[in-house]
Amino acid sequence: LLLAVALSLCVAPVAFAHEGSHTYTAELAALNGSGASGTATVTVDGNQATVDIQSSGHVPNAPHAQHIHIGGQNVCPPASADTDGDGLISVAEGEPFYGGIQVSLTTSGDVSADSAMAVDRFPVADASGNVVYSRTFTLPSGVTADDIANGVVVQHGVDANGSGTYDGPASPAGPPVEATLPAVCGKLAEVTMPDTGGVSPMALLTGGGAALIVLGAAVGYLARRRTA
Ligand SMILES: [Cu+2]
Repeated sequence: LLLAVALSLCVAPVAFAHEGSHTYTAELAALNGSGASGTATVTVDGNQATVDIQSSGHVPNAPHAQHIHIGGQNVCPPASADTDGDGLISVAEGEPFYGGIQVSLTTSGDVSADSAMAVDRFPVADASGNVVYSRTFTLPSGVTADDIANGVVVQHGVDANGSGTYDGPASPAGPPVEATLPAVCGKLAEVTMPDTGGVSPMALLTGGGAALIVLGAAVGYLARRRTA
């Protein structure tokens, strides 16, 4: 019975253990008529980040560069971002809105801005155009957990001319412009859950209530034993 009391009192400390962890999600919506969509979840604890992305409708069998952009207005670009009027929002036209590349969501190795177009280390969409990504990594130096709270997740790669693959004019970085065009974009927003946002009053009440119930049962049991 004393063990049960001790265990029930442990409810509150368990909540404390998650105090430093923050979870953010983004609904990824299509840009540039890609027809793609998805969701991204980012959990940050100190300088450790775990990123999960599931998206669909992408150019099949093609790599999709993906980043956390931070800066600008920390939002996804509106249609009016297409300042040159070519009908497409280029990486540069989007930058005043979603900011620069701060984290490259690669499948292995470096995750800094240096890997912005490391095409051989980005996820490749399957034959149906699905991209599934999951990785835990150390945030690049200079990027803090607070920065991630302002982050915008962008996946790139659009078959703008409908040829079935990336082709056409080359971008300054080397790959075709199509490989760099933003395909989906989503602003990260914090998920508030009782077990990740510190200790809520309800958690304390629940823990304390459970302890009182167990204590009451213990007292009752001892009283009955004494009577017997
Ligand atoms: Cu990007």
